[in-house]
Amino acid sequence: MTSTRPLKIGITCYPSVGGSGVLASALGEELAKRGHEVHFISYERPFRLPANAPRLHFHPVVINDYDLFKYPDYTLPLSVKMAEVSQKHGLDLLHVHYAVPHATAAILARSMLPSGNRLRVVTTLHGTDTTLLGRDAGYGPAILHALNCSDAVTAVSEFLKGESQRLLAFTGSVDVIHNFFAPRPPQRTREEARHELGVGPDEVLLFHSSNLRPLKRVDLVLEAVSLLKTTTPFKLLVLAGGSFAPFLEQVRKLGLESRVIVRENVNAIEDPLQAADLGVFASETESFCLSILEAMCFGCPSVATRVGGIPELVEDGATGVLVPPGDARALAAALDSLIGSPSHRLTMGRLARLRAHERFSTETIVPQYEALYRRVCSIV
Ligand code: GMT
Repeated sequence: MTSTRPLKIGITCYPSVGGSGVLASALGEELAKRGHEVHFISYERPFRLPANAPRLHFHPVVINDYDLFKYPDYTLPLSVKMAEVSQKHGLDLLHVHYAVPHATAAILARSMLPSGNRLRVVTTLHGTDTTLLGRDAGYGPAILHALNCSDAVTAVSEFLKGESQRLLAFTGSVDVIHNFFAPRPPQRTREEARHELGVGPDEVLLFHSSNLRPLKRVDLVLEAVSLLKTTTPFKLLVLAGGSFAPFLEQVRKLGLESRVIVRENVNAIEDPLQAADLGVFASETESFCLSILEAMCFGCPSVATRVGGIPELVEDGATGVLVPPGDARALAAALDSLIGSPSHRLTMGRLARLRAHERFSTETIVPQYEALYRRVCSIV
């Protein structure tokens, strides 16, 4: 029998600042808007998830602190909650974002259900779950097992698909579904947002947004900014998904105190994004780089390292500029060139926004997940 009934979907992700959690929250929100019933299961409510939206539910995983454990365990209480929610609400599938430990917990949850259950598991690989943990002998075999037991595996870029097959020796099929971004309406005008940041009308606002982990090479971003030769006034806005304190000494040494504006753990990123002119990203590796896409949606092109899945997002020379990794001078030269050519920058920004809309919008990407769900659940 065929039907197009709405699905009942459990989603698990990391709820704190980070691309995989942002993506999972946006996906859940969109699925609920499309009539599906969505149940988030995590240790905290994902930070961008709206409260009181129809068909959108949150189930917290409670973790008790036992003296006998040197390291607290999350996987088991998560799997118990997944099984409980799946059974109580009759879920069709669990969609887990970031394999560790979510995919393992989902497989365990499914095996706890009474025999004959039809719960499906979809695992989306986001990045370091493959590129970092996949190489770790203490994690790799467990990740591979969870992927082999999943009903479908997706990766957020062709690059990540290839790395998952290579590093994990995963021979099953991987669907590539790129990330998307659905900006909310900004609360302020561009002028108001720039005023709030202390950026003058004639200044170019460079922009970096990340969780500041070492592989983001924020040190290189700062070094590149210190090497700029432009005479155009500029500032660098850092939207930090973590404490910026470890970088303050470098900012002081490079004499950038008056140039660098930092905002930590910003929830509504649309306002600062409106204010930005040019992104700068120096990551060593990146399966996709959602931050670049977020900037593209606001007509802000980026200079970024040519690594991982970034070339699938940014067409070098058309919707941004790509430079070799680890090279602050190359970053600085590309920034100087675009700072000095506002018309080129604006054209690039327009094309970037268009590409974001055509290739990485809600309308393009969410139906790909819906089709995948229906395929694994055998519902057309
Ligand atoms: O894998 C990580 O390092 C964390 C993860 C996250 O939760 O932010 O980032 C990854 O997933 C994002 C969303 O799909 C991608 O935009 C990031 O490129 C990716 N990070 C890396 O590959 C380093």
